[in-house]
Amino acid sequence: MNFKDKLIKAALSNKSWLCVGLDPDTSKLPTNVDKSTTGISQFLKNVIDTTKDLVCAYKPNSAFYEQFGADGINLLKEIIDYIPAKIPVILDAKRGDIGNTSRMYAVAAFEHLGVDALTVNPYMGYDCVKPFLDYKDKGVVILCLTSNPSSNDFQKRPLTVGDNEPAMLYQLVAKTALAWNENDNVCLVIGATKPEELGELRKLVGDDIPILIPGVGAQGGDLESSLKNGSNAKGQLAIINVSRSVLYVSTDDDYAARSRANALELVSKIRGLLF
Ligand code: OMP
Repeated sequence: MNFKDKLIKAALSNKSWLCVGLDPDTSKLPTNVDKSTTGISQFLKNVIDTTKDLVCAYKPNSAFYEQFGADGINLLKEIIDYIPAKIPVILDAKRGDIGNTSRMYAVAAFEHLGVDALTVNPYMGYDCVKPFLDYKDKGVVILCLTSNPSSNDFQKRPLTVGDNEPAMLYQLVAKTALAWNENDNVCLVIGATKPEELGELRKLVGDDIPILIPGVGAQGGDLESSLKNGSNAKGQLAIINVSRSVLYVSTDDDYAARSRANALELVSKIRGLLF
């Protein structure tokens, strides 16, 4: 089953478009959680256990594992393997390099770690993204308009254009990514902090492209506008990623139950609007 079908199946089964980000940060862990990779492993597994019926996907960000060196890479694999097989895993590593190198990134993510989708930086162009696109069953989640304040530095730069051509770089990225979608495996990243552009981009790319929408919660993005503007005509394919606001809600031993409560609050709103 390809990434998009697996995603839709999990979303409909759990009645949720929430993707919980699994980004371990020792400075934010509950007081009694051991700061070793063993302690962090148990922490993440407890959160997965209490949220696995509430999500359409999980998204571990590689940086939060790489910070621990070789132990962190092993932890990443352990957590990916722990996630129930029916729930898709999006690895966030924002990869992209010359084709020869991208191929190695693709092998690492899709074959060694066995994730269902990977975030990819399109800055270097098609030959750098193609090695990922060639994995027909895997999602290639292309950065389009990111959630951070400085995304304007490049992504919102006006282009010198003719009639009917994209006016800004992020619009060109969206249009180009559509042209790369021969295997029906292209997805886009559009930040929840950019609700108007999210609506505009959903119209531009149509109903078939999954959009990963990070930035709800800690970065101030709004859930309701993200769902309204990011969903397609069927009310699907807007993947709402929340990391810190689900993971780090309590420093006490009740953290897993509190993570569930926060996830449930988000999911109740998603269900109210879309299911
Ligand atoms: P929280 O702000 O804690 O919910 O985390 C957001 C997660 O999404 C982090 O792992 C970020 O690296 C990631 N992210 C963004 O925050 N903004 C983007 O534009 C793109 C991503 C991403 O690709 O997932």
